[in-house]
Parts: sequence; structure tokens; C-alpha cells
Amino acid sequence: MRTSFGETRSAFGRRYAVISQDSHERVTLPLWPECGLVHLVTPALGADFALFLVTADRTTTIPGPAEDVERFVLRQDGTVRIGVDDAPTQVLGDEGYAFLPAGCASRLDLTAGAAMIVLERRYRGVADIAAPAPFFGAIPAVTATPMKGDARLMLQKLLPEGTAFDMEINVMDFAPGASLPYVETHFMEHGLILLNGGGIYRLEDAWFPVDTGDAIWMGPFCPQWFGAIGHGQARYLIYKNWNRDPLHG
Ligand code: UGY
Ligand code: MN
Repeated sequence: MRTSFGETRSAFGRRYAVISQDSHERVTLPLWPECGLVHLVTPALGADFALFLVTADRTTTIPGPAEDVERFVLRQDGTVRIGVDDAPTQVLGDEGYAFLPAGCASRLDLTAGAAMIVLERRYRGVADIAAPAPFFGAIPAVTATPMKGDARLMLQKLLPEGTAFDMEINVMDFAPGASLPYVETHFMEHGLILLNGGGIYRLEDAWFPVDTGDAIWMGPFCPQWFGAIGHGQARYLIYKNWNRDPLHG
């Protein structure tokens, strides 16, 4: 942690938040025994989801979330083993991840030092569309495609396509100098964590230098743009609510 004299890169606006590592606050919670958590985005900001970092201090087992909550887990370090219903447990490998749908009986078995990015939200089902099934993957194994034809901006979709899912979780990988093609404004919100590199993020009418480990919340209709600056790739994990009509579920 960088010591500072009353300064931080964290910044909050009406429809956005930038949370830099220098201002992380570690907490413990009863449903996460033996773990330290850093909440980056929660409904207290105005978001419809929670995005947080988890580190296990000792070997522990974490129960699944509330019945109506879906959970996404991306392994960052250590041993993360996931059990769902009666299926054999799965160990997450290098940048391995799991989508655990609402209502499934899941648990996380962690050993000391295990670290994860976790995102949770209340599932929004739609009549006649079956709920999604659990899904496991690893970022290095996900096909990357150029975003809107730009081979300097590659997109990986971590979850299966299909209307059962009410969220998208993607990885966007920018070559040095690449940028989003235009300033986006959309009704969907985002939770984002920079996995590598950095650049400049435009949020509403402000521009922020952002670096590896920074997190961003972009609320609905927050004007947003990113330009990658630096000698290496800039890569981020990005959540978006998806496949749901803004008025009706
Ligand atoms: O999918 C998205 O909306 C994405 N292009 N937004 C972003 O990177 N801020
Ligand atoms: Mn967007």
C-alpha cells in the first residue's frame, strides 16, 4: 500500500467510481470465514451488483450465496476448489473462473493464500426461459475476437451466449495506443477491474489515469471511453447486465 498524505487516485462521481488500490479497506464477514474482503463496488454506490476481492488467510470453506443470488468467481492465486450440488469438485487453474447460478448449492474450498475476484447479483429470470447452468472456464482458453473489427482491441466472452444469462462478463485486451471506438452511453452498468497495463478512462466529463488493480463502476448512461497508454497490453475484466429489458425483468 502506498502511504499518502491525504491523497488517493480513488474518485467518485454521480454515475461512476474509480477505486485505486491505495484506498482499499479490508473487512471480514461472517459468511466468509477466515477470509479478508475488499469491496470495490456495492449497491451502496447505486450499483445493482457487488464486486469484491477475497483472500483466504487459512484453509476454509465458503457456503454459496443467498438462494436468489448468482456468483462469478475468477481465481487469481492459490487453490480454489468449487463444488456444485453433487457434481465432483473442480479446481480452478490459471485465470480459471466459475459462474454459479442462483439457487444452486455451491461451496468454495480455499487454502491459505487463495485469492479471487468475486461478483454477485440477484438473478433476474424471465418467464419461459430456463435458468442458466453452472459454467466453468479459464480465460487463456477463451476465443478472442476483434471488437468491432479492430484487431488491436480483442474481446473474450467468458460466459456462454444465450438468454438464460442476465449478465455478460468479458475480457477486453487493448494493444498500446488502442482505444474504444467511441464514447459509449448505455443503460447497462459495468464493474471493471484492470488485469494488466493501464491508460486513460473517461467517465462522464472527467479523465482518469488508471493502472493495474484499479476498479471502476460505471452506472447506467455513464459516458465512458478508454485509451490504452503504455508499452504493454492493457487488459480488463468487465461485467455488464445483459439480455434483460430495462422495463420488464
Ligand atoms: O461492452 C461494453 O459495453 C464495453 N465496450 N464497455 C467498456 O469497455 N466501457
Ligand atoms: Mn460499455
